[in-house]
Amino acid sequence: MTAQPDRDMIKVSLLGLGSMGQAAAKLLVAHAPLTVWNRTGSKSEALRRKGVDVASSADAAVRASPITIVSLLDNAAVRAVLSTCGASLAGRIVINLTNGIPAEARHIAELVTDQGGAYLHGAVMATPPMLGSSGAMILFSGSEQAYSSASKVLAALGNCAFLGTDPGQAPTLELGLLSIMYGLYGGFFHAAATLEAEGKPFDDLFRLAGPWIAGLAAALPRLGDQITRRAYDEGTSSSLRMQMVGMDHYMKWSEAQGIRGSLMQPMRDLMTARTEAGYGSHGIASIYELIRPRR
Ligand code: FVH
Repeated sequence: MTAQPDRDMIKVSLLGLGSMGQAAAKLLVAHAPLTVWNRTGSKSEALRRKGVDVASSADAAVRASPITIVSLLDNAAVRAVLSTCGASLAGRIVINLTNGIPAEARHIAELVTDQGGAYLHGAVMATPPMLGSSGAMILFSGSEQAYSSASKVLAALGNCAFLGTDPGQAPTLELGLLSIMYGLYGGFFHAAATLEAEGKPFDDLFRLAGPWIAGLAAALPRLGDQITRRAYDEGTSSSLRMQMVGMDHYMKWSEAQGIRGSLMQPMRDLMTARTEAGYGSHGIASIYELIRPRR
């Protein structure tokens, strides 16, 4: 008989069986005795048939294990669900993998710690099918002790990293990384429309996009440094004015092809405005001045 010490030691509960919760449950069940709860009970049935414990309420699920992982649609749902658990949270670790803004994570951390529990926020930078692979990056912040106690279980979900004790740190990075993702997707869709307009297949685009993106990623620390020091004209060999002229030609051509410019137009507007304000000799990072937070 094979010894399974971890299965005896760490019980885990999971609240939420949407796409992400289902993917997490499949992985967790191999690493820990698992209890699940979902608002719509029918989503628990397949897991029940596989021998997973199904709790009748979120509170019962929290009481079943020292560690509870939460994956719900949004943090309003998390707050509502955890509020029903009250004193059951005492002495337990709550790990919230739900997407949201930093203030919400801090607020839920308070809700949990006020009841005597420990809170860890997780930002899942992966789709459900990626979960459990080395490409699934999961960023955590909040209770360091909770992270260290749960690290074996969390490792089943992906490549984990602890960022610090502010519960808002992981969601801050999540928002930032997601904005890079949507910017990238937007650029890719405009690129696809460009190729279609010329009747070209996408193969070359797919082949060249990877190395191109890697090269651009390598330039980000330099742009970040310019932003940090507000020094947009240092070491710039590609002036904003030059790039604005190129962008202008591209967008006029795109429009003439019937391509909707909505994804690229905001960049064009910022490049034009900044150039017209007299900063054409700066690099592209200069447009940051037009969007940075002003309080
Ligand atoms: N799926 C993805 O690609 C991304 C990957 C990165 C992380 N995100 C975030 O993960 C959270 C869950 O996402 P999901 O894909 O599992 O979402 P759904 O499939 O829509 O499932 C939502 C679950 O939330 C439950 N729920 C919603 N509202 C409530 C509520 N008021 N009270 C209790 N539970 C609620 C819902 O329950 P039900 O509809 O089945 O009853 C599902 O279990 C999310 O933050 C992503 O941004 C996913």
